[in-house]
Amino acid sequence: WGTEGHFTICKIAQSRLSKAAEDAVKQLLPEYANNDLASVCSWADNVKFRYHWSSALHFIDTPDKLCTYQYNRDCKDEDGVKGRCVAGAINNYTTQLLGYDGASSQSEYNLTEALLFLSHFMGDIHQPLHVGFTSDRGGNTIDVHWYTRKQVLHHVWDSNIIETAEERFYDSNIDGFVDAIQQNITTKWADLVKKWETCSLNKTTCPDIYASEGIKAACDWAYKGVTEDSTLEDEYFNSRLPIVNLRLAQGGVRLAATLNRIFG
Ligand code: DCM
Ligand code: DCM
Ligand code: DCM
Ligand code: ZN
Ligand code: ZN
Repeated sequence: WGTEGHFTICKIAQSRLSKAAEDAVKQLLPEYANNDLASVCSWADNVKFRYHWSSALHFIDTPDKLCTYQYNRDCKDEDGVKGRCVAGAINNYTTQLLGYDGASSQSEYNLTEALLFLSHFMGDIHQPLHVGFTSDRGGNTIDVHWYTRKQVLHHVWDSNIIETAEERFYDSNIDGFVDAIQQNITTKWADLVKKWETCSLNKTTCPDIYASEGIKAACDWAYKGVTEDSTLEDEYFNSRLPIVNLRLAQGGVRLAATLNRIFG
């Protein structure tokens, strides 16, 4: 996601934290975040160049056209190093944060960075094209038009759908967009939310589930009907916006549920 998608997911998540998780997040956030997780939710994108090793941790490449994901087959980087993908990163930073032992604890890890990475990667794994096909790099090599503008399909899903919704329906105001998703979470999605929060027994987080949903959504909605030089406009926007809203909601709910389990 772009900054707005990550902001939305972290806003939703922070509003759903238990007291213990809220306190731990406050302790771990850097001073300049002013206790606002959303304000640093894109930090991992800003350090991709400083922390070159981290750039492979934002996505998963799956086999072309298969529309399935398997950890052992797919979670590796371009050199084939196992575990180096967004699902592996979520497991890794969750494990690091499980070692948090209160405000004055000493971990061998930088748990501030672990929190910022986990919050960001929980977002990215819910962007359908961050669990996309290998040969097109998650839609990065598919040229399209977003209305009249030249764009790549990946960026349409990272940013354009969200930005167009914000401009059209919320007066270009991100808070209005976030509030609308929050409303849906407590009304039309209320029964589903319990399932989103649940992880298999004894697990703190379930990235394999989130990634499997992601590649399915990529095939059913992101790639569907799109070819090189397609023009994507109202029909695509109107039919795909509900999927974007759903994935942002799931990302926020699951980030909160994971942090609540970590610090609970
Ligand atoms: N892992 C996973 N899904 C799998 C297999 C493993 O999420 N199907 C995670 C669990 C551990 C990490 O990968 O956090 C390392 O697993 P292993 O010890 O199996 O390599
Ligand atoms: N940090 C951040 N955003 C920045 C700079 C730093 O979130 N623009 C966080 C990440 C580190 C801590 O503050 O946990 C120290 O960062 P640095 O890597 O700059 O020393
Ligand atoms: N990306 C992806 N799958 C890939 C490569 C990149 O999902 N195989 C993501 C990471 C960034 C965006 O696409 O969000 C652009 O990547 P880059 O800056 O590497 O072109
Ligand atoms: Zn992206
Ligand atoms: Zn990212």
